[in-house]
Amino acid sequence: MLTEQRSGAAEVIEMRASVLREPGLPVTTERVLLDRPRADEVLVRIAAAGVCHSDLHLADGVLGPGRWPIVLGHEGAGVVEALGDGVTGIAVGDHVVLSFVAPCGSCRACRSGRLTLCETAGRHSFAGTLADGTSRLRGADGSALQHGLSVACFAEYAVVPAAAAIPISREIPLWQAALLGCGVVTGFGAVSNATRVRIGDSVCVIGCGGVGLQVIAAARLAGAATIIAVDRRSEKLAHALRRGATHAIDASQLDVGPEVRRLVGRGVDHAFEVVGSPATIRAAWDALAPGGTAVVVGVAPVGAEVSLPAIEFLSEKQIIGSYYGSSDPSTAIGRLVELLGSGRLELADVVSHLITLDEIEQAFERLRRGEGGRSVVITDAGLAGVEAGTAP
Ligand code: CXF
Ligand code: ZN
Repeated sequence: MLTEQRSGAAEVIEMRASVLREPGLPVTTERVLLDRPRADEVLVRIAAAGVCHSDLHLADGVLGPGRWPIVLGHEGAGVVEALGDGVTGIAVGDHVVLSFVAPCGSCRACRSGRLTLCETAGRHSFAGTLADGTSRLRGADGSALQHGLSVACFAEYAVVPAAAAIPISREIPLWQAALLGCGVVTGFGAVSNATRVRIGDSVCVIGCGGVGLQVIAAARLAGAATIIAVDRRSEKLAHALRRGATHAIDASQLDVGPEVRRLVGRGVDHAFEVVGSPATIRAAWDALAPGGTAVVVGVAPVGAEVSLPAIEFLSEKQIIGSYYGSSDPSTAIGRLVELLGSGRLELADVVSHLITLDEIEQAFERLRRGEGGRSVVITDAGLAGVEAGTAP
């Protein structure tokens, strides 16, 4: 529900949003005030938002201090409701996917083509502000709230940088499009940009959750001959096999390195770590063939450290990080929209729960237990395109 308070030129939107007041406390739905978009910003009516493991990391306080109080949510889609001054190339009524990196285009990282590493976007995302360093969000008592990763889409509305709202075809259901904004672009980019999976390559994917399943889909589309899925939960392995994995390793029973070598001799060409723990990062390294590349996609808590047998650098093994797909987010999301529209990318099956804003804490509990697939918050079922028979 939207109520606008107008007093002279000032306009404030009053809406419901999911707020983390402090790590350790459950997130709660609050009435929150949202200022209208300023220059180069847009107001988006949120239709759907995926619950990502990084939201849980923020809620658990493991991504560093000072990141609260905050409106969480960074994997969203919706419809443009209003434009700030100077916004071009996007119109009221456009359906959009939200990107949590809106590259500034002028910092050193942007100028060298490393757009996901944009220094300006990174600073604001960490601080929970928009591109001018301020917040449009306030609690009912008037005190400022942070914008989760500069997006804050666990809410009925969001104000985001115009460059973070990527227009998409109206044909794509928004409850699926939302997933493009984090899990899908992250997983597909790791496969095609961070490393480069080629036809006939062998791949190991450690962690078959929201992002891991996208890594598997991308590796399959890239023509990998062998895709080994690794997880501790049998239902996740079964899902991975349905999405294109050729082999499965139950890491609760078996040691990943030796088991991968039992399946593919020398080890794999590419190992993707999609959990975010020292043990699984080490397992990705151990799965590699000489000359192979381990890509760390998972987000580890601040302070976690990894140790590797350094002698193995002699065999030209590499280990690299990947953030948000390691390319231009808006171009990448545009291409993924095409793939989704053509039916070559399936997303309905990775969503296990459609929930309300009031059910995010239960979704966090499922993530903590490693249960289920993506939970997607639906704030407007009609807009989100949720129809009987197509959604879980
Ligand atoms: C995260 C990675 C850690 C910082 C916030 C964004 N990526 C996706 O969820
Ligand atoms: Zn995420």
